[in-house]
Amino acid sequence: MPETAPGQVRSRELVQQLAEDLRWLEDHARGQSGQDEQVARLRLAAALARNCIGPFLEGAPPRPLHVVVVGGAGAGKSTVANFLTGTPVAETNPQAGFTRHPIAYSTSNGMLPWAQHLGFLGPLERLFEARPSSLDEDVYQVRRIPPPAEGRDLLGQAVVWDCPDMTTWHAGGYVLRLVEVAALADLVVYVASDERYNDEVPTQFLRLILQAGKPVVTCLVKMKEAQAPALVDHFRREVVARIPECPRVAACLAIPQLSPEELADPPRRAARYRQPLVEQVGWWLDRPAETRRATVRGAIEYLADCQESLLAVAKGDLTALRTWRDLVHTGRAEFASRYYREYLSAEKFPRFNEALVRLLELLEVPGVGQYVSKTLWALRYPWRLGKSFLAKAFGTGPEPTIPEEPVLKTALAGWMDHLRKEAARRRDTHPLWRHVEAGFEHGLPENLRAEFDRCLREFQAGLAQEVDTTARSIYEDLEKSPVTLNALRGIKLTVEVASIGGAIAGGILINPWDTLFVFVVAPVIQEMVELLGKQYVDLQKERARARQQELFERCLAKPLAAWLDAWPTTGGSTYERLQQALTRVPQTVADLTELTTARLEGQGS
Ligand SMILES: Nc1nc2c(ncn2[C@@H]2O[C@H](COP(=O)(O)OP(=O)(O)OP(=O)(O)O)[C@@H](O)[C@H]2O)c(=O)[nH]1
Ligand SMILES: [Mg+2]
Repeated sequence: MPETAPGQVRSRELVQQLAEDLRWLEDHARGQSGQDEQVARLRLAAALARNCIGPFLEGAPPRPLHVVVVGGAGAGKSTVANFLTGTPVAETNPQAGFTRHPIAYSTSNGMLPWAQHLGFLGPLERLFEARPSSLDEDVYQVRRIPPPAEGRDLLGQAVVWDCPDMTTWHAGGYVLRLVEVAALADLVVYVASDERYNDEVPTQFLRLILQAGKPVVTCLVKMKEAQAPALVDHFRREVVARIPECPRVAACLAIPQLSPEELADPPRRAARYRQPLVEQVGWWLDRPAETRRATVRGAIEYLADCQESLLAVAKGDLTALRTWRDLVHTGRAEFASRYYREYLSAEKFPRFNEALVRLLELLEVPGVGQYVSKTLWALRYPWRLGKSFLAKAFGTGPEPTIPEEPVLKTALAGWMDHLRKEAARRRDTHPLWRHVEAGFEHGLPENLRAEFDRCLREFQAGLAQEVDTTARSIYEDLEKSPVTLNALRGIKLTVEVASIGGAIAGGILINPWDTLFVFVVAPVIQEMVELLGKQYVDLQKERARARQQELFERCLAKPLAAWLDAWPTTGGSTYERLQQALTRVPQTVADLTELTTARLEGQGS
């Protein structure tokens, strides 16, 4: 079923993106010590996307299938490749590690469509001239060879790849060329020699390709013929069976030590050993569509299941980033508490005192009542005089307010200082801290201050409005409600008039000296009213203080912490790219899984 063009474009984009992100993670892992195996795993994942899933989604036919020969150095891979092709064209050599780049053996004529896919074999370039297999470069070659003189010709259905070894994970070496081709494989032939069949790294590699969903035929070589059954049995029990994914090992075969003549002509002189191998491999080649679908399914499942271990390369970075964020937030808490301690807790809110005056003024009766008010005002004169004298004498006037901006700037400098010191202290534990230190040398403080200024303007604008609105609401509420206002005025006036009238009546009826009480009663009532008004205004002040702290958090502390939080992962830094890869890989894998599953199901039905 031909794929629609938009579908192809989409799958190509996804494959490219995944390969790019994994490639970036691979380079990132290469920069860290002890990550060679992880580098190879990341390369395998990218190569599975490029060489296996990509071509499948673009409709590549299942023929030819790719049979890839892998194993430790000098195990006998090139020899087994010659058994498979039936022609001794692969250079064998007693010097272990002779084959240094992948070589494909094919009998097909004309174009090689399977090599035309975008990103095929990633960084390996195709060599067009014949070169020895010992050429140690990131290349591959395709050798066209004649069919075998006798026996089954596998090359009619498959391409056979002879590969470099994987004796170490050393990522700077040629192992990545092998990994690249292993990802392409529809079937892997794993070669191990009688002496080194339980070497650690090749066994780890065997497990990795089984995890990646490849079917594997194992081939033990070079033992004495009589020992072959016992050795194969031991290998099966002690090596293969210990690998959790061992059910994917299709067969364990033996090719004992042969004479140079037999090695020179496997189809005719070593047919009894070539035959079982060819049959095993042929079984997969005879059902190409199923074989290809199985490897594609294995590849996509591997990508989906192993994401955590693939992204583990970023574990150290994520821990460092988390520590940075914790430090930023500790600094934020101190920034906020300093603001409260050194400024907000001592703030007097003078604007509220003006509101109190206004409130008290409102309670004075206007119109005809003004005469009464003025009389009362005059009666309170001696009291006011005494009060202002006492205020001057004991210094109870309004305290000056501390300027806010310097406090904030000092608190911000403290925050930065804390971060700078912590980064210096951790310098040798992770490159992130050197990145932060370098930031403090160039740009970070200036940019943070610019961000602070921006936030401060917003904060101050919000604050002016907030304080003003709250202060105004103290008297505006009363102004807007004439009924309540008049009621309060009436109560105050009635109490005043009644008390003063009482005092005067007392003076007339009882004792003339009682009249003097009016000079006491009038201010006492006024004091009581002022006290009540002040209590109300103080309550509003505390509310305003809480709202100011909240505004400070919203406009200053929070955005500055967010800015610092994100700083290492912005500005085109390594950590920005890392973050991008870490968020994008799971999504891309999910999208690719969806496309691949749909296509597999479409083909399977
Ligand atoms: N006599 C004898 N020599 C063998 C046999 N199998 C492999 N050899 C020799 O073992 C050596 C290594 O074999 P290769 O096939 O080159 O091994 P390889 O795994 O390709 O090695 P590298 O490419 O170097 O990693 C060569 O000299 C082979 O001729 C065998 O059955 N009999
Ligand atoms: Mg070789």
